Amino acid sequence: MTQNECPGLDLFPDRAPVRKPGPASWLLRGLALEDEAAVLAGLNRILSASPLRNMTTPNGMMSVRTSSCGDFGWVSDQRGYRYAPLDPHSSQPWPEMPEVFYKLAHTAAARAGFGDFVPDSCLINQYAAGSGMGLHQDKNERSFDQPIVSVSLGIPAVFLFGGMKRTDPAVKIPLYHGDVMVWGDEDRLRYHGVMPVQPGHHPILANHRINLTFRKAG
Ligand SMILES: O=C(O)CCC(=O)C(=O)O
Repeated sequence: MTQNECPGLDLFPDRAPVRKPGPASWLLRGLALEDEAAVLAGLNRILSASPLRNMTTPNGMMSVRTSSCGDFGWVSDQRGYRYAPLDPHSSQPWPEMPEVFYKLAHTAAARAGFGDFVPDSCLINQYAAGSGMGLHQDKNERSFDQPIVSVSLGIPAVFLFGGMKRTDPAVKIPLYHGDVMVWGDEDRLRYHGVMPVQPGHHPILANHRINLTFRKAG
C-alpha cells in the first residue's frame, strides 16, 4: 500500500498508532491485538452457533457473509435491513456477546472519548478476496447518540470514509489485523464502505477478512 493510495491521510505515517480521519473519528491501530486469542475464540464460538451466511438485500445478494451476536442481530432480506432479536436461520436468540468483545468495544470507544458506549449488537462480516461493501450510512439504530466501533481482523482491506452525502469524496484508509475504527457525534452518519478485498493470507484467518461492527441498536 503506498501513500498515494490514501489521499487525504498522507500526513500520517501509515502505521501510526492513532489517526484521526474526522473530528469525531479515530483509528486505533492494533488495539484488538491485546486480546487477540480471546477475541478469536469468542468468534469461533459465535460462528458455530450462528454460522456465516450470504444475506439478500433489496439490491441483490451481499458479497460478504454475515452473522451477529448480542441482543440484536443485523438482518437483511428483500424487504430491507433491520435489527432482530432472533437469528432467522435458527429462530433462536443470537449468541450472547462475549465479554471480551464487549470490553474491546467499550475500551476503543472510551479511548475515542465515548465513555458510555454500551453495545447491544455486533455484526460479523466475512470478506473473501473480491468482496467489498458499497458506501452506506449506519442509520437503522434507534438513536445515533452512540458511536460505531469497527474491528478489523485477518487480511487487510481499504476502508472508505466519506462525508454526509454519498457523493462526498471518501478517504481511503488501509486497515490491518487488529485495527479498530471508532466514529460518532458529528461523524456518526458519515458514508463508509470497503473496497473489494485483495487476495491475501493471514496466519490464523487464512484468506479472509473479518470485521466486527459494534453498535447500540435498540
Ligand atoms: O467491514 C468494514 O470495515 C465495515 C463494515 C460496515 O460498514 C458495516 O457493516 O456497516
